[in-house]
Amino acid sequence: MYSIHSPAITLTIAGSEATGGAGAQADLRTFQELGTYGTVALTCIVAYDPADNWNHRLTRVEPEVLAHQLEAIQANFAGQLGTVKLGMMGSVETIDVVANALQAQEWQNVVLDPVLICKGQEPGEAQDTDEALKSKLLPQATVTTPNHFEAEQLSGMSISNLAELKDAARKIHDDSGVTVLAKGGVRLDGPEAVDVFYDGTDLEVLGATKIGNHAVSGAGCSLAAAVAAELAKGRTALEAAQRAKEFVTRGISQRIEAATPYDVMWQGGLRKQA
Ligand code: PXL
Repeated sequence: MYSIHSPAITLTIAGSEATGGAGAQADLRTFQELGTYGTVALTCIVAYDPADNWNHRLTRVEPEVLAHQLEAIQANFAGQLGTVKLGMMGSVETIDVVANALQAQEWQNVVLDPVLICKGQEPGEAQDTDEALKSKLLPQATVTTPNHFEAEQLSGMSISNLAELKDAARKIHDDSGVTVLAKGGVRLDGPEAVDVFYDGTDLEVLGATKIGNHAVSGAGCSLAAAVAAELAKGRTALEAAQRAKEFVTRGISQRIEAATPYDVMWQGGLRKQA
């Protein structure tokens, strides 16, 4: 009745981005592509406004409703669920619910994508949410995947080259104890999109030739979800980071055009051509 090789169970606690490019939709697609069984607890719903420059319209899911989703998932997969990816939270109350759910069981892997702002949002809009993320979720994470802006915020340093990205990764690790995959993406000059991995011992630079000079929607969510999936399958953090980078690079090279100001990555980029 049951398969001996049943897939690893992975959970994303994230927001819905209705067009499907980012958030829970990108996470679930990533989990599926990488062979894990994906579940989702929704924190908020984002609907871009095409009549207002694609600005984010954000509806928060009631904290109690999020708590119920987590209760169902954690009870259903008790003893099997060891990996969670944390995406957009949207409010301090949401972060409190998530912090409690993290404490309610043992985890092997807690991958925190510290979503401070989304493309198109104003930085610093939600200072209290950012602070709660730092104080309540980061200490419970095993891996975090800040982008350029988030790495600056978490480290308190400004980052304009690879050496500074390395320093920031070290600082974030030293402050939190968490393994860091800091993403330079297209924000740093040079022909390569470089990310820095640091786990307190190994510092590795992961590079891939840039594909265009514009950030692509869903890349950050998919990278963190891919790290989570690979960890759930038993890879080391460095292997997971390398595989996730490949997954995203291939996905960006097969990006999907859309009416939004940015294209969106395709999570099927590693598939062999039919
Ligand atoms: O890319 C960050 C992100 C994460 N989660 C949700 C989003 C966005 C950006 O739009 O909408 C739900």
